[in-house]
Amino acid sequence: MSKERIKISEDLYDIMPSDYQDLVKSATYGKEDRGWKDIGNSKELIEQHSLCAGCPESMAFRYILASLPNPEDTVMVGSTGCTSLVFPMVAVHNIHSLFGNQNAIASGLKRALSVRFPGRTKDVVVLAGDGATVDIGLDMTLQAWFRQEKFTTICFDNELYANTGGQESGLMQKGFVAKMAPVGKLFDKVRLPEIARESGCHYVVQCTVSKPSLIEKVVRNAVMIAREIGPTYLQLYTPCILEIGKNSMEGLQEMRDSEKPTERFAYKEYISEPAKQLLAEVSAKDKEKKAAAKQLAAQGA
Ligand SMILES: Cc1ncc(C[n+]2csc(CCOP(=O)(O)OP(=O)(O)O)c2C)c(N)n1
Ligand code: SF4
Ligand SMILES: [Mg+2]
Repeated sequence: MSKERIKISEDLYDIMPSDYQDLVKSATYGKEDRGWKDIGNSKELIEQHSLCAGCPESMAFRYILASLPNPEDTVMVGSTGCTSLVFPMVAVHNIHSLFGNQNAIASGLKRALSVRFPGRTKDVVVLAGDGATVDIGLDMTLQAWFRQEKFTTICFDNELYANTGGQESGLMQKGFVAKMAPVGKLFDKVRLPEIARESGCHYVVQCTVSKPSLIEKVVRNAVMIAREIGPTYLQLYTPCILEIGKNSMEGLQEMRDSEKPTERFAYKEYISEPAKQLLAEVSAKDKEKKAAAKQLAAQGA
């Protein structure tokens, strides 16, 4: 594992903005225990990204990118929306797909990568908004799960179409009035975590991105399970502060308020039996590794 696979072409190096050069120089590829604690000493997303100031999607991106277990060999698939604006500003290979098609594109990509690179682990991670995942792309989302495609789907749930000014989405909460949905949502939020479980996902989590350690855990679990067993799904609340009338410092509190046990983003998790077994094996191996490292350190002392 090295930075060899993610580097700036020599011919273009001098014209790349310095913060983009930093993105590649300060990345943590190849670091075995990489995770959210690297944030601050490394770089996952350039400072001048295109999201609104304080948008929780930027926090979510940082935590996810810092937690990918195998970033040099990961390809992310995006879809149109606020999320897609960020992809040119990260140092992980990624492709854009036509709005809603992301899970179809990811299915082909994952299969092609396993043919092109047999014997090498290649992870595929879809990252798209709720409009792309649940409304316009629902067919592609579900069919990928039915076919047991081995990749992770992450939905940034901001409960509306943010990038086009605030239209209603299937994940919008009942009664909410958005700038371009003046009547108010007539139905409850579509229960996509439950649908994901019933459609064959082996690991499903719904949570907010208020806690980086939690995001690290669920991203790792989702990627490892998708690699070995089958589809996984994470639904992360990344409130659109612009639409709900919060200022740039208030996104974190909004997430904390919405994750209380009685609220709509209370932590939800489903793990299939084969996935439970895999996680138990991974955890046993981690313990063995830690014990061996401790013993080695004690011998050296
Ligand atoms: C095929 C197609 N249909 C519609 C659009 C218009 N469009 C662009 S972004 C967007 C909404 C995105 O909403 P969501 O997926 O929730 O992402 P968000 O912007 O909220 O992060 C729509 C409808 C498009 N670009 N392409
Ligand atoms: S419009 Fe909303 S979701 Fe999009 S970047 Fe701004 S705050 Fe974030
Ligand atoms: Mg959205």
